[in-house]
Amino acid sequence: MAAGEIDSETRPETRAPRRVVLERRAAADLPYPAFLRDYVARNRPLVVENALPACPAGQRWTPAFFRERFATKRIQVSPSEQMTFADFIDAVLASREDAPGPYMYRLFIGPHMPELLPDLEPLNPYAFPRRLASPLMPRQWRRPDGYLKLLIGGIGGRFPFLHYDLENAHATITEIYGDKEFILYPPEDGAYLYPKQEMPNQSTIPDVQRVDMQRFPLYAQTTQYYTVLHPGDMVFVPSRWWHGARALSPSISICQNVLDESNWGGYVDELCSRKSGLPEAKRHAKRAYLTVLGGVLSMLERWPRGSAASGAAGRVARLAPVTYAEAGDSTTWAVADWKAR
Ligand SMILES: O=C(O)CCC(=O)C(=O)O
Repeated sequence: MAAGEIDSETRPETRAPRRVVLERRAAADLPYPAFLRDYVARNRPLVVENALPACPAGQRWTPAFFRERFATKRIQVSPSEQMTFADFIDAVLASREDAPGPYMYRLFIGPHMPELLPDLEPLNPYAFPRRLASPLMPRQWRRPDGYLKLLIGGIGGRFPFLHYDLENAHATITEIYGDKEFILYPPEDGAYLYPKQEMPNQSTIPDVQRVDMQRFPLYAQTTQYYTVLHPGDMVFVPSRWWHGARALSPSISICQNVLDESNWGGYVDELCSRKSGLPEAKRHAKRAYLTVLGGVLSMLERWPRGSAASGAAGRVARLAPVTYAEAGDSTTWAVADWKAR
């Protein structure tokens, strides 16, 4: 079925959401500037096929690789559960649709497994974190890897809650091994997804595969964008788009956040909101600072290509992918591990 078509088979009666097949484009037909212009700037999702360049991760990241190389390493699989990699991979391989195993969804590679970083070079250019990597970003907000995370799960394992990312971030999820079902809902469907009071970026609907329509009747009014990610595919999840994932086979992927002019305003709003807990004067000062910084970055990003100063502007704003090694010591990149992103 073509992108954008409604899959009527999945809507036998009106109490099911409308389902739309997510658009796909081959990387070879989607130059990076066109991706920025037609998708990032327009907050429009898509799958970029073959986004992952030929890199060691694509060749050797398999469940067996992680089981052998990191067997005794203890990892935090969920907020309440630690396991060795060997036990975790065994549970992933034993996972079944009717008895899903664990799904690891918050392992930040830079601070916890920096030895994996060279496997991801050359970088996927579409996942480049842009302003998060800019040397002009103050240190506490700078994150040259875009909060790079490793996600691993087995058949039926899924990201534990439907959510959108905090700090108004765009996200990219690149499939490296296996297949994963991915669903998205546009920001305006938030009202039909029953957000948690204390965490409004997370839905209270426990499982969108089996929605209790008595309890969540408004869910029928959503539009679900659906795709299956295969190795090399990258889904672009624009800011405030709700999303969730479920492994169809043992699956290994990475997730990265992107910040640029398109989502800067919401980023500043969130960082400077009352909920930040900062005193009023500090919030205003922070907003003023970030607003000026956003203006400077926009100017550098728009600098006409080919002009004498464009190379320098690009270097200062760091508009092009950098290697992780170039970006500095990854173990020091600040991160609150269990902060929902
Ligand atoms: O692929 C997935 O499991 C979803 C990842 C995700 O949404 C996230 O880490 O925020």
